[in-house]
Amino acid sequence: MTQARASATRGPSALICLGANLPLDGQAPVSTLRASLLEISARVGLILGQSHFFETPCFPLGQGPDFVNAAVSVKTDLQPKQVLAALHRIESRFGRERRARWSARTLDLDLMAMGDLIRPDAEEQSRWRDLPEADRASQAPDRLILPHPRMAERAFVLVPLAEIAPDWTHPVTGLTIRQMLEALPEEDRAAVRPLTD
Ligand code: A4P
Ligand code: MG
Repeated sequence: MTQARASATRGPSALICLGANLPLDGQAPVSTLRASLLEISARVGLILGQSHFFETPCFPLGQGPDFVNAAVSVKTDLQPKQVLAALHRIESRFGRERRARWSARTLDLDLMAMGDLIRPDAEEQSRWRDLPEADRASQAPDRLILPHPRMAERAFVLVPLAEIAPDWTHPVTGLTIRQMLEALPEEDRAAVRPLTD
């Protein structure tokens, strides 16, 4: 697949971030991410845009091996909840076990956004987005939140997304992906390095 292709079709598509920092059956995380792309095509829809793969320091820093991260935009006929359910099935297929929040994993697939949809509503989305730092590790939503509440803070999410959807605009904050990325400290952005293999 050609990397860093731009989306060619109009209309809302699902923006999905992929991450992994544990090997699976002796295969490196990047192999798991590559294989999961085939599953995403089969279960979610046509991949319109794909970022490069990036090597990224684990968040929280020092809490595990480096991650490999990437992002895709996918044209889908599924509803948002169906997309998340499909992503969870794919994670399970690739050995994902849900242990502690932010624990090391063979595959994490997060639904970052679907067009300008807000779920469940702007108030709840904002509440999760503004969750105090101290509560973030212990509290996880039990239902779909869109856009993904942590999107604006993470270079490992925004650098890949900026390759495929720089002008996507957050429906609550009004910020584009490019603007969110520019707001991050330079050292965070520089720590996200294209994977050479
Ligand atoms: N959930 C609600 N909304 C969404 C959404 N839009 N996308 C629910 C995905 N999941 C959503 O997720 C926790 C709960 O959020 C689930 O019930 C889900 O239905 P999870 O996948 O079970 O647990 P998690 O992966 O630990 O949580 P989350 O929020 O996906 O974790 P993060 O915050 O993404 O952290 N460091 C680097 N460098 N790269 C990474 O990719 N990833 C994590 C995971 C930590 N550190 C990392 C990376
Ligand atoms: Mg997740």
